[in-house]
Amino acid sequence: MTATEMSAELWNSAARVLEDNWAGDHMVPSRKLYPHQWSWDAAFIAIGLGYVNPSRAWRDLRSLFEAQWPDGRVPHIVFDPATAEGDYFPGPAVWNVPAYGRRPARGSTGIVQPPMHAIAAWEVYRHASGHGAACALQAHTELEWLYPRLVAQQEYLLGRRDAGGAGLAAIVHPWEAGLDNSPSWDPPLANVPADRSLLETYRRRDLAVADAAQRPTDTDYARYIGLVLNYRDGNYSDHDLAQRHGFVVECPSFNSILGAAELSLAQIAGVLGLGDQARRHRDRAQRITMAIASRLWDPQTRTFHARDVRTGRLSPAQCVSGLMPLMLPDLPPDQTEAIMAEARSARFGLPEQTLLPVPSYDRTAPDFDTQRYWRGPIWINMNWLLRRGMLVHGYRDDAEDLRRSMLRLVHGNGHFEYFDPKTGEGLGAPAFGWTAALSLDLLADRSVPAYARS
Ligand code: 2M8
Repeated sequence: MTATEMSAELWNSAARVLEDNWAGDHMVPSRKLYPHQWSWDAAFIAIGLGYVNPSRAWRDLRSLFEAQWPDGRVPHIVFDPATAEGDYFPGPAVWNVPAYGRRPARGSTGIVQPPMHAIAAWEVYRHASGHGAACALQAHTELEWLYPRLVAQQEYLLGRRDAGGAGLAAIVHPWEAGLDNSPSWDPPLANVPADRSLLETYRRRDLAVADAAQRPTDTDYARYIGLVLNYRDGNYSDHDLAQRHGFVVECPSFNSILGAAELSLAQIAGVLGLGDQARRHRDRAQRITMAIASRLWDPQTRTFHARDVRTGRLSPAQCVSGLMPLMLPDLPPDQTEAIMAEARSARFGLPEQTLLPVPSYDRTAPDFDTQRYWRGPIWINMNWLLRRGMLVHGYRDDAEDLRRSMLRLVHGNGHFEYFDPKTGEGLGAPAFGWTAALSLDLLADRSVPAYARS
């Protein structure tokens, strides 16, 4: 098969996944496992929809931001009222979110996910002119609608969630990072009681549709539920988090996205004619970068780690999240070079050595797990962000190798949720939204992000 035929085949299959996962006014990550709208999935998916159906990209982002809370938080799941409670756990009744704004009660969860949406909105806008004048006009109108909401989202995270007081956002649940059972969370989670009787009251649904060997253990799940109940029972308040809540952590991936979002907001403010705001966003991005560089960096391992705000300790695990600060153009050069060295090391092995994209966890760690999600398998969204960082810092050859290895992987194995880091076999949910969407972007877009270092 020629490269052109491969590209056409992959393009068509990816577009089909997005078509099939459209649920009327929003996208689902996968029909099989995730029947509602997820926050950061919507952002990654919008980037792909921007090529095949920009109106749906904007509609999906609107559906998500219509569920934004008055305090600015964007919920990690917006529940589809047409989906039964039993079809996803923990569903609306467990979260029991009160009515807010003009939203009915139980419409969403009360936690967040990484703020990828400004980055996505800017990407969709950037590609809109390729679809003609009407599309470009629509993109401008949508940016006007989204901008104040995106700003409120950042302000919530940088305000109420700055539990460590150093200008970074803290997450209150591993699900907020999106890297759900990453080994980064093991030390902070060890202090959270694992009440397994909760799993008798609340039954897991994921094990009915996915292989248990690829999902979190019952012990971890009991902790996840305990954290949800504690945050819920405190009315989702962020007051005195470090005292009242068992899991309060600064994640390098979450905060890198937070910083990169400020740079996309600067671009958006620029096209909306808000020059002063653009400057403010760039300043904020710089402050977030400096906070990551000083607080989450371990000079011993020469990589970035999650910090437990309650104990002040860095999590020892070397995870793919530690590579994410590469997205930030003002990262000090020594740390930029260290990330590239880490990405090329035996721990992560860029395509040159393995022909595969980077795994989610250190390949050399004794507990590296090729099957269990976020504890080893390859994820396309993390690799897409890493490639973006490489382009930001001018590592064009590495970025190109990574792009090709991602496309080879997905073309050869399908649009799976994640992939075995040794064999490339597809794992988790099939027909998964962000894998398909980002494949479209990788096929179409070889350009450098607008704020890349020259
Ligand atoms: C996974 O997380 C959900 C909980 O939010 C789950 O396991 O049920 C994660 O991979 C997360 O990053 C993703 O957004 C979500 C939907 O794709 O699935």
